[in-house]
Amino acid sequence: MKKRYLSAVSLAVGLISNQVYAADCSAVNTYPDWPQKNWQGQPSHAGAGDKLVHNNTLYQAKWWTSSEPGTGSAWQYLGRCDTGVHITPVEKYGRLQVCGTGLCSESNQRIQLRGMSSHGLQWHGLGKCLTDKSLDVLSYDWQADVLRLSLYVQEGGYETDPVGFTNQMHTLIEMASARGLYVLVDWHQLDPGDPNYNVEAAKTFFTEIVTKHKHRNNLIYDIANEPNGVPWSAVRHYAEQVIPVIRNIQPNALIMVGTHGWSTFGASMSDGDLQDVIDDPVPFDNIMYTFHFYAAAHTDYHRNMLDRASDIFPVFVSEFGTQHYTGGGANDFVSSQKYIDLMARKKISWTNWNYSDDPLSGAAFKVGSCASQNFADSELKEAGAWIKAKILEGR
Ligand code: IDC
Repeated sequence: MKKRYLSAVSLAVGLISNQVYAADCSAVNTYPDWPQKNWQGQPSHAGAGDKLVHNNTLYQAKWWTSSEPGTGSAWQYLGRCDTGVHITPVEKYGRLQVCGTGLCSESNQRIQLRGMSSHGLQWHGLGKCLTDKSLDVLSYDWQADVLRLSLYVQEGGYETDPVGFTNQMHTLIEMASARGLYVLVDWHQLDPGDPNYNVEAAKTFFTEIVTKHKHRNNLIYDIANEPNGVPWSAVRHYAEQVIPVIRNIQPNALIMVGTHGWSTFGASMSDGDLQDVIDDPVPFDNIMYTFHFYAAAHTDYHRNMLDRASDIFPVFVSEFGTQHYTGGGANDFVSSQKYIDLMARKKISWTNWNYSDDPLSGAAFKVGSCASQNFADSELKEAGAWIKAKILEGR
């Protein structure tokens, strides 16, 4: 078992991947042993810049304060002292690869990754629901293996500020990598549903991302979130344009392709089917196909599709919810559990929608959690508590 304590400096610049991200808490007072004493020599407060350890967490006062570390805006979160995680997912599994119809570790063991998808980075991204604190919670409390970073192309996403969103993606990749998480880079095309509409932007984006991160062993590229309104042939055509761009830079990159009918192998469209992909698969190796479901709306028919498709192809469930496909409404945990069981049995990896505090029932946290940076269990919605338990199961 290894456990490493790295200096805050090396971590802050994000140079180190695959290693436990822990704050250096040595020589720091533990709350309520305040660094500043009153005239009688009693502990009384912290001054600007003072550090305190509280609940196994390192905080720094931004200004004079006598408030409890971690509460209110006076405290800057600096990290966990002891992460409690002895070995990270990337340390455990190394570079991933497709093996037959499965996903395998570097040493060729069939594995299942479980984790969360972010919400759209333009709404709930860096500095909001994705911070050092929230990623520590995801890594060390939830013990997730993987974080999906959802970069919408439209709806105020990438197309409005390519440089800004590419930079945000770089930063988030560094933050997740520092915690030894796998990172699923999600090109979240959605409306329009034809991925070809954004093909030039996709080539630019992936060129920049893959070039900068090709030395890492923990990235997975999802080149099309949910193709819709187009037949499989259009998706396949798109994949043929984008995959070589990535592979020219990183030949062994693990790549995922969405499928027709909002990534359901056609199950959610009247004239699409799994057979379309069987007849004309993407002509590259080390490829996975994605399947998405929302368990309250997509029941036996879709579950059966996932079962059939995963017998034939490597499948990654890169998005699912325990509710309706609007991302809201009542949770159907009975249907959801059937999917969880199927995915466990077949070692199908998954990321759940979503790690944010948006008002819908599918967001893991209650509204306001991101603003207050409180990601404790008390802040979880019903779906968040349920999915956290599923990620932790058997750890
Ligand atoms: C939803 C979000 C919601 C947002 C909407 C449109 O939860 O806040 O207003 O997108 O951008 C998907 C999509 C995913 C959807 C999700 C729930 O990939 O972007 O998120 N969903 O509707 N496919 C099926 C369901």
